[in-house]
Amino acid sequence: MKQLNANFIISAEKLSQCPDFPFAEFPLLGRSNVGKSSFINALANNKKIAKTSNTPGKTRLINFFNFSDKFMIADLPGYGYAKVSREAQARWQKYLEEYLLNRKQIKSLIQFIDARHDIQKNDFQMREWVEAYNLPIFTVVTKIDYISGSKISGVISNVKKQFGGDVLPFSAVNRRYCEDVIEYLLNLVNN
Ligand SMILES: Nc1nc2c(ncn2[C@@H]2O[C@H](COP(=O)(O)OP(=O)(O)O)[C@@H](O)[C@H]2O)c(=O)[nH]1
Ligand SMILES: [Mg+2]
Repeated sequence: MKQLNANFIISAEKLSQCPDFPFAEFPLLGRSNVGKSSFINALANNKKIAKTSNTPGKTRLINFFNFSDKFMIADLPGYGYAKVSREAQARWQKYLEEYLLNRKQIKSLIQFIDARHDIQKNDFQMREWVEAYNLPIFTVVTKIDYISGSKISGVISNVKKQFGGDVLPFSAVNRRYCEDVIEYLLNLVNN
């Protein structure tokens, strides 16, 4: 199994604070609690590298992780968590758009969907925004460990039907999906 070494680099609030690394970058998009930080920990095989929780924090920062100088993963705050002031939310929205639209290193966005639930309205809204700007994106359907084996391919094709593009199954508690995801990412990096 291919194992990459991952290091936390820095937290940035906006584009001008993003680290000056040349590596291909993959920002993670998804609702709070969908499993973005767990995805990073699973790929890194290190449960402590990215903070996971059931109670999302209020800080709106982009957290950068370097995977063996091959690519960077940028953990973004989840959408759908509105316990901050309207003003703070508007400011973060502006910073996030500035980052997603201007960061040269971005290779592809990764949107996260919870295998147990229907795709939500804010997931579709995020997707429409991404497609309006023609940004490259693929989907990870995570928490797939909750789905019985015979139903997994149906869940994946259902997401594919609604979103299009590539759709990969994932589970942070089952290492067998990590290898495929790492291979998929390295393939994007090298093309
Ligand atoms: N069973 C299972 N639980 C998961 C998985 N990924 C994340 N979780 C749990 O879901 C919760 C939220 O995960 P987290 O990574 O913090 O989500 P984030 O807000 O998107 O970063 C935590 O309690 C995780 O342990 C998964 O693949 N399978
Ligand atoms: Mg998180």
